[in-house]
Amino acid sequence: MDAIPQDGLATDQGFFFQKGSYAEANGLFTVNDNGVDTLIVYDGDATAGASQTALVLANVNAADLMTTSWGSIYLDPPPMG
Ligand SMILES: [Ca+2]
Repeated sequence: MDAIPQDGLATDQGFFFQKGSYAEANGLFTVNDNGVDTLIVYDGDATAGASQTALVLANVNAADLMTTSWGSIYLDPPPMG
């Protein structure tokens, strides 16, 4: 995983997590260190180009997301249930 870049753009084959607040009513994600949601920004282009792609994990703390060197992302601790 990359550090949050100054320009807010994922690098080629890179990704990063951004903490914030997602408003379902209007679909807006607002960067906010106190937010309870996480935006994962990643390169959606498998070639040498970079296509900015993202998804929101609602009610998931970015600090609870673990990554592996081969690109897997998982919750630690795992969700209850
Ligand atoms: Ca790429």
